[in-house]
Amino acid sequence: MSLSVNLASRLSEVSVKVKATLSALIPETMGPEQSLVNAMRYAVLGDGKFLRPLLVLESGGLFDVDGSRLLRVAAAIEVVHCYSLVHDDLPCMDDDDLRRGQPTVHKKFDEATAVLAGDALLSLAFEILSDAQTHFDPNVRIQLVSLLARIAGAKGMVGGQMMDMSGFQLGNDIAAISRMQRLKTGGLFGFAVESGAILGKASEKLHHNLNSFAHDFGLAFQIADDILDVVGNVETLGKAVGKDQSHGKATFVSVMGLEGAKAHLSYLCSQAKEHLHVFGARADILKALVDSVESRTI
Ligand code: GRG
Repeated sequence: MSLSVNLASRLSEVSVKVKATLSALIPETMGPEQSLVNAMRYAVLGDGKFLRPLLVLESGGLFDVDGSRLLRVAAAIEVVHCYSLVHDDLPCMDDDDLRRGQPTVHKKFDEATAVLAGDALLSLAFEILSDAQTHFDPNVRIQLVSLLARIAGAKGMVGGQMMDMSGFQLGNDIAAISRMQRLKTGGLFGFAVESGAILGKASEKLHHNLNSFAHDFGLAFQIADDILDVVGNVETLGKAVGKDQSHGKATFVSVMGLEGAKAHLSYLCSQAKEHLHVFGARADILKALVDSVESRTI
């Protein structure tokens, strides 16, 4: 099954706009830091899917938030996502040569440059969010900065990565695997959706709906990724497959079996869409995104 026409065109529109924003935020330079900047641009301007930026723009769109503000937040989250990919691909972590169908940053440049480019991207995210162009109200800016700091740090993405890397014994405990994945990958999806609600000063009830949506969507995305690691191929995914099994990692598929994981994915996707019901047709792109995760066409 292919992506719905509306979702595909929205994603391509988002990718053009976010790439232009990122390119302006990381301008080319001839100075001594040229190769660092080239590596940062290489990391963020490749053929990613721009799912997290899409979530920011769609979530903010539910509250009629100004598009230029949303684009800055979308750029901030994308640079954090790309930093995590650059560091995750390093030899000391997942040791991958291919990302988005292209050589990983440490292969294209070198390891030191890849480490530094990742570091600089993370700092850039906070620079973007704390700038008054992102929002005139400093309270809104501090909420965004503090939320991103929390989900990116030791109690979020880095903590989840540590659990994953250290062979932390997850066993067959689905709750433990879900928690690790929520920390490692779910947090950024949560931030993406929540940031639209923060910028839009959403009511507590709508915040709650969006948080619940992000929770189910994030887990569904991870389960779909686990399934693709088993049934996908390197040509269509642009990255290595079969790594989870060869590393003996506990995943939703290894614990629930392929059919069990598909059934759980389907359950989470229907719950995710249920949380969006309150927004009616305004959330149609978000619902289409959930469908494409369920059919693993994204
Ligand atoms: C190294 C601090 C640090 C953290 C790493 C998020 C993470 C933690 C590593 C990413 C590695 C990975 C494969 C995570 C699973 C989630 C996933 C499939 C991420 C890729 O996201 P996509 O598909 O990527 O949105 P694109 O390339 O489309 O942007």
